[in-house]
Amino acid sequence: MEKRTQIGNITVELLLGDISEQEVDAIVNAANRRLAGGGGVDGAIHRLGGPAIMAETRQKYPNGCPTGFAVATGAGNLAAKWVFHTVGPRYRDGLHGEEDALRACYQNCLRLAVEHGCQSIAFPAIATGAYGYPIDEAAIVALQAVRDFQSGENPCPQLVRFVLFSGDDFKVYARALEPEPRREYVGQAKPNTMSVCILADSSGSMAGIADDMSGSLNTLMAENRNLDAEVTVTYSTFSSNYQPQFAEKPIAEVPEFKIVPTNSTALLESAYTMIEEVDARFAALDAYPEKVLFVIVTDGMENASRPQYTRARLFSLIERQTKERNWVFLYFGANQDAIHEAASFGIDASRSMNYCADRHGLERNRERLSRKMEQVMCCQQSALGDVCFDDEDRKE
Ligand code: AR6
Repeated sequence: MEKRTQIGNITVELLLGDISEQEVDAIVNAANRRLAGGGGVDGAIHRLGGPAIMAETRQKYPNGCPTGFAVATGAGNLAAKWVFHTVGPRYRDGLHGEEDALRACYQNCLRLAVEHGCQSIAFPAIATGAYGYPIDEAAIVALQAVRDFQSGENPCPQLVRFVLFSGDDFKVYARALEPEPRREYVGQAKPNTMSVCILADSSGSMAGIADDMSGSLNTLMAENRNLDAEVTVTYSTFSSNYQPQFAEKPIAEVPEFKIVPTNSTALLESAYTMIEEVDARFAALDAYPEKVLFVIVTDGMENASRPQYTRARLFSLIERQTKERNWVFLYFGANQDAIHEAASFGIDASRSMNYCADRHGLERNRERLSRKMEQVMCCQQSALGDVCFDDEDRKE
């Protein structure tokens, strides 16, 4: 079983096989923090490679290697020239930094490949065996790491091979390699129209500010009723799950916004679902809104999405909508580093805002949103990419 595709300048191959037998410049070992050897990939590499690899590892890295990092040794009797030993995260529930650590494994190995002048590198599905990382999520992280690496203008190995140990794992990677399917739109953009999509947190942490939040959204609608354009509004909330409230209502007819705080924060899943829903709706219209302003407001950290809704997946989707559809995403986050959080799923720092979760903070958000609605509506389609929070918006 084999599959090959091109990601930028890199040829990406999927292969059913044994990592230790690969004839490439570098193979990656799924090691542990002590670099002490073990089963699975680690066992296969040391068995076939002979004792020289462990001897060099002990001598050069007596303190082992932290999770997410990678170190290089020679490859003993293997066909490869180098072994990069990286330490994947032990998977607990996906909420303990596992994704960041796994991404770092791939990034650090790709960096080592560049440093060692490797033209080709083979990866196993790091962390998906003894460490229990779900393979479908791991596949997305692995492939996204390659995409990110090559788009960062790094010099790159020409060939990145993923060596999978079972037909099922191969199929999962093959599916993940397909791009997020791009929907074809059947209609045309209707001039002078804008869709405002609002996804608001209604998790338990909103309890103290829910009324102020819904009040500020109601005021926002009232004060923008007379924009010189056809404006429609779609509103969804989220807590432990995604809750659509209303869709594509003309701004003069929107029902009252309500927020009933409860439970946890399934941000990634809800954002993904709402974007897909809106995109699918527009794809089927004869005349779809020319401009889309997509606003996410939250005051808590992601803690409840189902595992298939990874940051990497949301990142790809938001990137696609931003680049290909010109949607403007804005992110408002309280009680967190909103800039860092939004960047992790594809919303640029210039479009994310920390706010204070109190009445004044929400009032400021309303003013900011009002300005952005007007700006999006007034600017040329080709200038939508420049819409961002300016100095005036950044004032407390
Ligand atoms: N070639 C390719 N893939 C393989 C091979 C092989 N020879 N053997 C297993 N896999 P694992 P981890 C697949 O457990 O989860 C070790 O004891 C396997 O099916 O090797 O990062 C280390 O010393 C799975 O999909 O690595 C650590 O203590 C994937 O490779 C710990 O396991 C990774 O499985 C690391 O656990």
